[in-house]
Amino acid sequence: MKILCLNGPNLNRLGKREPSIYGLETLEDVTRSLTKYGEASNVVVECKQSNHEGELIDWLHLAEEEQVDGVILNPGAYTHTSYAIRDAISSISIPVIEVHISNIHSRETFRHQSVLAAVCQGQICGLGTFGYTLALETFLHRRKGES
Ligand code: CA2
Repeated sequence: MKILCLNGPNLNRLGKREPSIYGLETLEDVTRSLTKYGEASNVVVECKQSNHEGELIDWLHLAEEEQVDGVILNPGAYTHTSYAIRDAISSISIPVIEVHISNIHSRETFRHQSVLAAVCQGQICGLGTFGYTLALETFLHRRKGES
């Protein structure tokens, strides 16, 4: 099983600023723990981060070609604005789980709406970086259901 974890703009700043919102873990910490969690379950987890919309879109397309089984996506602020990422998710047949570290519904009004949620399998938000593990756990749970 292959899972891709994509992080969008500014998430490379995780653990460096705004710890009251995003916690103290860095993106490298998140990557390390997801990779380790995957290894223990015989799952390859590849983690990538980009500050560029087009690059995130290219990686979603590539995931389809590479027969990735699931995508964990924290689109950053593109969550609230990017119809292009929405179309990219719709254009692939891989299940995508949207993850947010913070509770977007308890923050500024512009964060309350996700233009991506409707084309994702589900959304996890407000549970800190543990949300990434929960998304991975969801894919593992589904795999078990298949066998
Ligand atoms: O809660 C989340 O995971 C978000 O996707 C994070 C985005 C934000 O625009 C979304 O509304 C919710 C922002 C990521 C910025 O990350 C930072 C990390 C540390 C310091 C500053 C920004």
